Amino acid sequence: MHGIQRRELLVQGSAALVAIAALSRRAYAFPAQAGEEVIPWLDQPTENPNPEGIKTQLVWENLDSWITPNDKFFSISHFNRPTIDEKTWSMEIGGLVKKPLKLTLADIRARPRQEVVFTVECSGNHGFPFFTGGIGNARWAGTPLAPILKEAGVLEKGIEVVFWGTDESEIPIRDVKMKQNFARSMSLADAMNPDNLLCYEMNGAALPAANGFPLRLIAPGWYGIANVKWLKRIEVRDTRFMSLLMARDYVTIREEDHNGETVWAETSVGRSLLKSAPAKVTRKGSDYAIVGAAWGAPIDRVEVQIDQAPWAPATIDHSEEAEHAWKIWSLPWANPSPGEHTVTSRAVSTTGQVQPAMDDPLIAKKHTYWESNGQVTRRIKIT
Ligand SMILES: Nc1nc2c(c(=O)[nH]1)N[C@H]1C(S)=C(S)[C@@H](COP(=O)(O)O)O[C@H]1N2
Ligand SMILES: [Mo]
Repeated sequence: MHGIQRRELLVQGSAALVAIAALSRRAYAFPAQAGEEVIPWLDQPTENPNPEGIKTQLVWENLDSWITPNDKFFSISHFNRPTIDEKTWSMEIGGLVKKPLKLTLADIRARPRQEVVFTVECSGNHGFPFFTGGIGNARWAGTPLAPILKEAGVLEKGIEVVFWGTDESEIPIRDVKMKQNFARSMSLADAMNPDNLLCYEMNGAALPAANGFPLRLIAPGWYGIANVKWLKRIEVRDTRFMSLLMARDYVTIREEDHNGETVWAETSVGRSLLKSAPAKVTRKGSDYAIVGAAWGAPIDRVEVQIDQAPWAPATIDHSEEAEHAWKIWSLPWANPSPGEHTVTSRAVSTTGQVQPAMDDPLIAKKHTYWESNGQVTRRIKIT
């Protein structure tokens, strides 16, 4: 569509160009147009208390492209941030397999290449006042994981695949302290998903150190935590894996009502959840617009509420889309009155799920900050 319109514009000349540009102004949210100004939100994230662990958060007002450039992409490190020499690096595939493998980066690069555009969000994003930019969208390239597991030959009793990072820490349990590498697991069935990549490239460049150089797992449809960076070993096991980041941390604790009785539920963070957020309010002359993103589940539509007004449908930008990538949406804001306003968005999935309000028991009765997919409200002052 976009391409055809552009070609028609060239044929029809500059008068049509001006008219169509005005019409399509909000159908294509990016890039910012000449003379367009962004009005900063009144509510801003508080100072990051952990600048080593959480780096380069997305500044929502600056969102101006579908793909997040590598130098603007957030990164998370729970333990240390290893610097790995690709010449000495290799990765093992072991445990309950017929033929353990040891692969160098050259071995992996020589295998079939596959790409995916995938929006990675940390499940803690929006869980703290200082952490609202733990999200980014990149084109990841690598080789599919499933054929490598097949080649290694998973034994009959293998049910779980553990991904180990090179980074490590001393993990305390009661009075024991043990040295452990970062590790996350998936069921064998989940690991065999043909979308999963052993990824060595991000937006056409070698994976940056912060994002897992030389190799990371990319698991489209999963929260950030599943996408293990700085990989060093993949191991098949015959029992569920209950590591720190599977069963003790990255656990959502929620009070649930079961027929009038309160039950405390604990679940491990895994697949991403339906979510959206307003990114920015733009002004060009007297034209105001709200632009935002929606992700986490197949998106049917996005609605926006200004102050207490009825929810209004936003327009989804179809010019750049992919199954596992955020959708960019926008909505003109006609004649906003001077003064303070709130802007809230909610995504609706193709199965009719609605992103929960902050007072929905799913969010209000959640006692941990993971999976904070409640509706995001921003405040703004129009002058
Ligand atoms: N080895 C390793 N992998 C990791 C982490 C980590 O600390 N160590 N952090 C995880 C978390 S919590 C997130 S949100 C994503 C973030 O990916 P990014 O740092 O490339 O943005 O990486 C995941 N993979
Ligand atoms: Mo995360």
